[in-house]
Amino acid sequence: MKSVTLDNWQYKASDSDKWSNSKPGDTCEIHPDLEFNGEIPPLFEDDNERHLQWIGEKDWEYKSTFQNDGGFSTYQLIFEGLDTFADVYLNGELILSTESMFIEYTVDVTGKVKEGANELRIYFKAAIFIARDLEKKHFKALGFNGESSRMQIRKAQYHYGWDWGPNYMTCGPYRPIRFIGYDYKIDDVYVKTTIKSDVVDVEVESDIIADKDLTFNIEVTDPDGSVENHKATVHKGKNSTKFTIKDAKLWFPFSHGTPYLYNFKFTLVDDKVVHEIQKKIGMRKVELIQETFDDQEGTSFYFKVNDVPIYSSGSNWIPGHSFQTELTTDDYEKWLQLMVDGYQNMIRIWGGGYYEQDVFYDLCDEKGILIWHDFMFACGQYPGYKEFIDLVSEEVRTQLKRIRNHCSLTVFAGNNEDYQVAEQRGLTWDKDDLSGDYSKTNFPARTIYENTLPTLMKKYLESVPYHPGSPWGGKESADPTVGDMHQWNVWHGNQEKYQDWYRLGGRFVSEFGMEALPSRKTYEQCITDKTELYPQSYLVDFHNKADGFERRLALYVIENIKVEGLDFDSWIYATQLMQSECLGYAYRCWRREWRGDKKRYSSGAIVWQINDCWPVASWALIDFYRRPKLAYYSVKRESKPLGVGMYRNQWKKPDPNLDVDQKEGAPFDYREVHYNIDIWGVNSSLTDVEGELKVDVYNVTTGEVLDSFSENVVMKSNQTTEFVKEFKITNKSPVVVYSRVVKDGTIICSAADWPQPIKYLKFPDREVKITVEDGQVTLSTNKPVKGVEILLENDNFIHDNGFDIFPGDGQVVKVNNLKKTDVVKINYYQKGY
Ligand code: BMA
Repeated sequence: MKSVTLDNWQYKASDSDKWSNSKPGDTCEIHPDLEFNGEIPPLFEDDNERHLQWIGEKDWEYKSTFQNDGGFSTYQLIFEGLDTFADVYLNGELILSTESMFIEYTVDVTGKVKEGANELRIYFKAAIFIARDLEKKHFKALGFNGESSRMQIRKAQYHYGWDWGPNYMTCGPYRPIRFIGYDYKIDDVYVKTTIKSDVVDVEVESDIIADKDLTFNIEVTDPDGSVENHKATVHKGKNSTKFTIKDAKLWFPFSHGTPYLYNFKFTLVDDKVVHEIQKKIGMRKVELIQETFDDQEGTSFYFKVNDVPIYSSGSNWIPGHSFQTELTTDDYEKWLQLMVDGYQNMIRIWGGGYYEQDVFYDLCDEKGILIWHDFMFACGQYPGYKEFIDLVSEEVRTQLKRIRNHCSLTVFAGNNEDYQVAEQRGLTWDKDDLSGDYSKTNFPARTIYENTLPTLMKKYLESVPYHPGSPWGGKESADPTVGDMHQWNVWHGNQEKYQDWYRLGGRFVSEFGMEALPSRKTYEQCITDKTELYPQSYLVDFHNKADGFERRLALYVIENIKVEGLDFDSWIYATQLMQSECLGYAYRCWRREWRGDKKRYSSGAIVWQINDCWPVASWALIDFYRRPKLAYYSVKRESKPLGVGMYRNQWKKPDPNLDVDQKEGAPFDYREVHYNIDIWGVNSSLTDVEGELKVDVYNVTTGEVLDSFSENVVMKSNQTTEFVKEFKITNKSPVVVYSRVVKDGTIICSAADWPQPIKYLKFPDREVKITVEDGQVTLSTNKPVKGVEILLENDNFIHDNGFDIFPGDGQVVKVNNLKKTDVVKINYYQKGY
C-alpha cells in the first residue's frame, strides 16, 4: 500500500484566471489563503469581518497535482473533509460531487488515474446560496444564532456567526486528501474490549480487502513496554480476532487514575507486510447511570468509568479557530493541557462546530480527559426529509468509524438545544409519540435524534452511551431532576442573581456561563486604532457578539462589584472578577450535591465555554490567544480533587406584627438578618483523607479575628462530607469566613466565604507584600484581601490567579519560566481604596 497526501495547493476565484499559491500545508480554507497572500486585510482585526462578507458569496477553485508511480491493482482518493459543496475533477473528469462537510468520501479512481502526474481540481460553490435555495424548497427553520437557512446544510454551523464568533462562510479542502494504491488493505479496524475486573476480553473486528486469505498480525504493547503477539488468518470482508489481556492496566480519566494506553500494531501480510496500521487503545468501560433516588425526585445522571462513579467537572469546547486549518498540534496540546492543569476532567464538543481533528481525540486519550460529544446540530429546527437523513447517516457512519477506537469518548448527545428550540418556539412535540418517524410533524429532526442516531450508535459504537440531546430528559429539557440541563437563567433568561446558583442546579449542568472581557493585551492585538481601547468603543463592542451584552455585563458587575472607574483596565478587571466569583460559586454549590452512593444528586458542571475562535469578549475562561481570565482559576480551585465548600445561610426572625407577604421582596422589610455557615469538604480521590479543619472569622473592614475554631475531619472518598452545620456568625459587622484543611502542617485545601454582594465591602489599610523568585511569586498580607491578580509583561503561565489571601497564610504561586528579575505587578479588589 502506498499513500500520498496532496499538498502544494493553488486557489483562484471561479471568475478569475489567476491562480495563487495556498498557505503551505496539506489542508486549505479560502479565508486564511487570501490573508496569507495579502489579498485581504487581517481577518480578526478591527471590524474587517464586516467588509469581508463577499468571500463567502463567491465560488472558489483549488487544484493540486500528485504523482502516481503505479504498481498496484486498486487506487483510491480519500477526501477526509471538503467544505461543503464541491465538484471534484481528476484530470478534467468529474469524479465526485459533495454535499456535506462532515462526510469522509472515498472514490475508486482505478482506471482513471494516470501513471505520472495527475491533476485534481475542486470547484467549491458558495454554500450560502445553496442553503437559501434549499430553505425556499423545504421550509424556513426556526432557531437561535446565524441565519435560518443554516439548518438546511451539513456545514459547521458557527461559520454563520454565533454569539461569540464572526460570520465567515469559508470553503476549501479543510482536511487531508490522500491518494492511495494497494493490492490488499485493512479497510477498517475496531478494537472492542470487555472489562472483567483485571482481565480484558479483546475482539478485533477487521474489514479486509483482498481476493485471498492473508495473515493478520496484532502486536500489543502494554503501557510498560511488554509485547504480545496474536496471529490470525483473515479473508475478504469482516473478520473477528479474539484474545484476552491479563492483569490489564485500565484507562481512567486523570482525575481518578492513570490514562494507560496500549499500542496495537496491525499488519496484513502476504509474502511481506502489505499494510500496517497502529492505534492507541485504552481499556475501559463507560456507563451513564440514571437511577431513581430514595429521597428525591427524578433520576441521577452520572458516569461510571470501570465501575468508579465520576464527578464531571469541565468545560464546553467550541472550535478553537474560525478556520480550523489554522490550528496546529501544538495548539491542541496546549488547550487540552490547560484542561488538565485546571483539574477539568470532561470536555464537551459542542454541536455547532465539527467532528474534531484526530489529534484532539488522541490527546484526550493520552491525557485522560473524558469527551462528551454532541452530534453536529445546534440551536435549530433541522429538516427530516429522506435525503437529509441519508446525508446525516453517511456523516455519522464515516465519523463514528473514524473515531470509535478512542477510549476518551464517554457519551454522545443527539444535538445542542434543538429540543429547547422546539419547546420555546412551540413546535409539535408529543412526547408520548414514540413511533420513531416524525417527518410529518414540524419537529421532523426528532426522527434523527430518537431513531437514526441511536440506531447508528448501536451499530457502530454500542459501548458508549447515547443521550438524545443536550439538554434532554424529564418533562421538558430544562427539568432539573432528570437528564442534563443548560442553566442560562443567569446571564440569559430571567437574569437571576448568581448567588442563587444553589437552587438553579440540576442532575448534570452541561452549560452555564458568564461573560468577561479578555485582557488588554488581547484587545491591543486585534484593534489597530489605539483611541478605541476603552470599554464602550465601537471596536471593543464589535468584538462582542452576544445579544444585549452591554446590559447584562453591566447588570452583573454593578450588582456585585465596586467598579474603580470606567477606564479600560478597571472595567476588564471588574468583569473578570465578577465572572470568576460567579462561576466559582456555581461549582462550589453544585459539587456539594455529590453525596455518595444513591445520593449523587448533582454529578457534573460543564461551564460554557473554555475557549474562543477569535479575539472576542465572551463566556470563555481563556481567550483566543490562550490568556486565562480570572475565572479559569476560580473554576480550577473548585475542581481540585480536595476542596472545602461553604454556604452562608440567612434568615429573619418572624415578626407577629408584620404581614410578611406584603413586605417580602420589598426594600422596606427592615428586620434584622441573621447568618450562619455550613462547611463541607469534597474529595474526588479514591481514598479517605484526614486533616484538621481550621476556621477563622474576620471582620472584613478592620481585619480583626472575631472567632476561630478547629476540629479533626475525615474527607470521605469520592463524595462530599458535611463538616459544620449552621455555624452562627455575627451580623454586626461584615465578616469573611476563611476555612482550610491542614494535614501534616500543609494546607491541602482552603476557601473563603464573603458577605454578598461584595460591592458593599471596604478594604482600608491593606498591605500586600510580594517576593519574586525564579519560578514563583510569594504573597502575604496584613488583613484579608480579595481577588489578587498577578500581572506579567509576558504570557508565562501563572498557576493560580485572582485568589484571596489571609494573614499568616501567604500564597506561593508558581509561574512558568519566571525570572527573579522579571517585572511582576499585582492588583487586587479595591486596591485603590
Ligand atoms: C448556549 C450554547 C450556544 C451559545 C451559548 C451562549 O446555549 O449552546 O449556542 O453560544 O449558549 O449564548
